[in-house]
Amino acid sequence: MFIASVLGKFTTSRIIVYHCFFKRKYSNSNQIFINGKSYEVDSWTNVTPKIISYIGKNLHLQKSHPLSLLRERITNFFYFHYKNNRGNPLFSVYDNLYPIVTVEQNFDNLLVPEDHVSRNKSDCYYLNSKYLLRGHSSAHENELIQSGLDNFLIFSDVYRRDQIDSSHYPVFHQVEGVRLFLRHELFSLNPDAEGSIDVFEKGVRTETKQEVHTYDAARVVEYSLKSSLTALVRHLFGQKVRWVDAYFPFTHPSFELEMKFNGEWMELLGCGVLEHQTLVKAGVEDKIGWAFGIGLERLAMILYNIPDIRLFWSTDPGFLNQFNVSDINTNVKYKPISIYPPCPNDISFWLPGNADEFSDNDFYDLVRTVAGDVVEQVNLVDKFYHPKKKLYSRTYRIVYRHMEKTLTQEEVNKVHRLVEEAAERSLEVKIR
Ligand code: FA5
Ligand code: MG
Repeated sequence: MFIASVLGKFTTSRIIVYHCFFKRKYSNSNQIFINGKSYEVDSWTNVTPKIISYIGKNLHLQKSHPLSLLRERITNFFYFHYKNNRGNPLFSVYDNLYPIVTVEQNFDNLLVPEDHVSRNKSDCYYLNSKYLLRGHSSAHENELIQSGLDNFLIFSDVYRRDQIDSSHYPVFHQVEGVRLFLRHELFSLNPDAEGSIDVFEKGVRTETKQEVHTYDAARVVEYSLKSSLTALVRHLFGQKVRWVDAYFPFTHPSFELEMKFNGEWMELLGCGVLEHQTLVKAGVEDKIGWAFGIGLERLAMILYNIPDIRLFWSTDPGFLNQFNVSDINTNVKYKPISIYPPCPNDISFWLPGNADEFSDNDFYDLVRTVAGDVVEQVNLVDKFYHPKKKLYSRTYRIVYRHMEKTLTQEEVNKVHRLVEEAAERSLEVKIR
């Protein structure tokens, strides 16, 4: 069965099976073909045909799609609030950059250490050891800064192997914003201070600044960043937010912004003052600036009251027609067509070997590929070691719930059995 071959990617023999699938469908010899370009398959290849099928869907460009409405609203906010001295928009917008990037673009240019977990095969979709589907829109910062841009927005689809629940999906969308300042631009509101305040120094790194930046410059950039983002969120929602300290290899200091959704704080975005070294890598030595990356689905879920991230992929007119509005600023409140009951089913198995060779994300990917969007959540509910059998056990609870109809237990059983079979075949586990 092809599902098993698509997902089998751990031993050499299974890599061959995996190659065979691509051979039949996407490739000849050991190549994957995407949009007329070929990529050599190697031991890093872990992208699945299901994930490849999302390339080019560009929900953020589809007329009347909630993500597209949000793109227009965010763009308008930046066009209106930030103008150059001729009265033209300061920010330029890129919304159709190609999603296949190099390891250099996604990580190296952003100073992500060689051994950082975000580079792992268990976290990304690799075409091979050189290319992957971008894991964040920050992958394009370097090339755009290098091309001479100081103020830009990037809207893009991004791909990540991640947990499964109502606010995580392996393909989602981000908007990235970057703003760079020369010294006179940074202190332009206070021309008297311009002579006496510096941007750069040879100092020490503290919690609030980098070694190359002065305290004053770092504070002004942090203030500019936070006030831009709070103004945007206030413009869209007028709701309470909170700032949390964060870490990203390419910004310092770094922050996350959270907002209440269904009574819980939900992370909306990551941001920070760009590490000077990322600018130097892009050929810019005399500027300081900020960057942010917002999850568009998360923003849209709060804005339009969309309860589940899978709905963005719905082609049901019952969903899409609700966003077919003549004014993009209309505050649509999504009305669920109906609420259908969840069907939780557990799956328990023995692992084939050592527990640390098994990645939860491999199992999540398998469930996604086999069962698709009828899966609402997968949670690890139990794990233990059996000393007599010398085996490790895992139990996951898979919550099945259709977005548009009630699932019968019989239908769920069928899909659940497929998941069990695929897990045995391609993850080499033994169902208990
Ligand atoms: C990043 O991706 C950074 N590139 C953001 C950034 C840009 C930081 C520029 C500094 C400067 P993070 O992994 O936290 O960070 O993702 C950013 C946002 O994307 C999250 O806050 C969340 O809103 C959204 N997001 C992350 N993972 C998922 C997912 N699986 N499904 C849906 N949305 C997600
Ligand atoms: Mg985050």
